[in-house]
Amino acid sequence: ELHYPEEINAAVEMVDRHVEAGRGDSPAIVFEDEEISYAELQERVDRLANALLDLGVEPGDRVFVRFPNRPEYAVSCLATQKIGAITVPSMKLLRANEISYVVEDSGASVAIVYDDLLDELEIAREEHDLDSLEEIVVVEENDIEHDHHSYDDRIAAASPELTAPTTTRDDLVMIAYTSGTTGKPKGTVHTHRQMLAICDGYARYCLDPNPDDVFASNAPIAFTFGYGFEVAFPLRFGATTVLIQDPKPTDLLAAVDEHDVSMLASVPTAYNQLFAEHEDELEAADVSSLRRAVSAGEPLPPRTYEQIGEHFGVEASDGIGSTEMLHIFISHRYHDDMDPTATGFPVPGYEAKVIDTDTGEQLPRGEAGLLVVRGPTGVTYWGRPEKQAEAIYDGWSAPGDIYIHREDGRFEYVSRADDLIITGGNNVSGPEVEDVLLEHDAVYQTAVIGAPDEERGQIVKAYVVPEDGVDPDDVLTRELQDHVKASIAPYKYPREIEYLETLPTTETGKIQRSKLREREDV
Ligand code: 3SK
Repeated sequence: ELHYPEEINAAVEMVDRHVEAGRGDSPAIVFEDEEISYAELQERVDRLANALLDLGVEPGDRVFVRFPNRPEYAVSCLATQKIGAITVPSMKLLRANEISYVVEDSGASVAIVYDDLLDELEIAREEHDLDSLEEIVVVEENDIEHDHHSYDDRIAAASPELTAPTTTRDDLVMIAYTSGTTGKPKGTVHTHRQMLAICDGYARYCLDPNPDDVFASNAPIAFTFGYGFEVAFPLRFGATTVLIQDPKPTDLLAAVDEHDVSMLASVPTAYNQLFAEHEDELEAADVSSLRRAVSAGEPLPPRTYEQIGEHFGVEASDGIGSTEMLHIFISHRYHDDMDPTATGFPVPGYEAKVIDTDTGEQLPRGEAGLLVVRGPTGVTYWGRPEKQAEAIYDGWSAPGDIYIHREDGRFEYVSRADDLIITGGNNVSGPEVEDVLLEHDAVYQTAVIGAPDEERGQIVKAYVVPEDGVDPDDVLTRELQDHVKASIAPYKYPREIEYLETLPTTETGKIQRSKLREREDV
């Protein structure tokens, strides 16, 4: 179990501690051609913290932050947290309606925004009153006119000497909104203790980081997966984070080559895009600095696991996390025998079990059921007690996934609870069928769902994006169906296959199977 003193502050532990320990000159953030040392980062954080105090921000106030992946994003989160206020990160692609919802639901009083992303916030203010929002601070980069506070002016005018209010381990540090693959986003709350616990649990035991490590990821910092890899983990361990604004998968590869990235984190879709479309760049890049290549956000298909090994020379580390749980809670530890057929073991500090949803009883090893977990983080929603009650079973959090707890102790993914297909009385895991389809040369991407069917209740239906140059027709459909029948139990084969040019995804790279299910309902 992880113990933290009553009075503690996550931002202080991630920045000031390294300066106090004489590592102020070490690089904390690399962005374009700028390198920001820990001492410089501390000064920027303290100046912005003073600027926020001058604007009237008090402990417990919510500060809405809206940026692409840039240093000011990290500085804004850390400054907010250092004075006991609560960061409310916004995904870049949120539109005015969603912004209104998040600002109103969180009651944010201040917003810190990148100028290029200001327009949707302005529309939100015109269309809805956003009564709580008193001040807007703008990072000016693109000559966009506005009548708010200038980030640079405020920082320049603020003192670099900060006297911060005391914070305790159970004070809130962040309200992260779920990306809303279904329904309205929900605010998930996280404390200083929990922010440190994801570093001292998952990162320490599954990544084994040290100050020489260099982290990079293309996940948005607004997604807690990205916040962990691009802010919390590198800074907690005195390492370096390479931030890339609007990163494409090839930018990630270039960062590995140029900055000797050792800790890479991405989602399967981005890895797949790199392997499918950028062979020449892959061949030319020096990736020998890599120690870990983490994949999360979606289950890791076996083909992607193999390609990560082939191209990067490291074994991929799969993990399951959620915004509710703040970060990854099941994965292999770095010294475990990686088994690509399973996600791994509970991260040290967590317990996990598989239950029968009707009885709440723990199921025997080998049987599929609802995964529930307990540990230093758990599901707590901001102002949504009814949603929270649905996600908690007898004190255990249910992230909403179907898993098998195997005899070897590993947890094997079956599907999202919503993605389990029941066809003619048989349970079929959509992702299992997807993995088999992906083995076929003609398939670039696929999502398998249950489509309504009078006779069987549901049928297995595959949406397939074919590889470049493949012209889908009935012959291909039969070939794919036969391929599935030959690999897994024949009742799992997709009775229907529809070809699309792209699959709908969220900003965090998750395939929106709910959008595909909606198509079936009309
Ligand atoms: O998969 C996710 O949704 C996730 C969310 C937060 C942190 C980590 C992960 C993998």
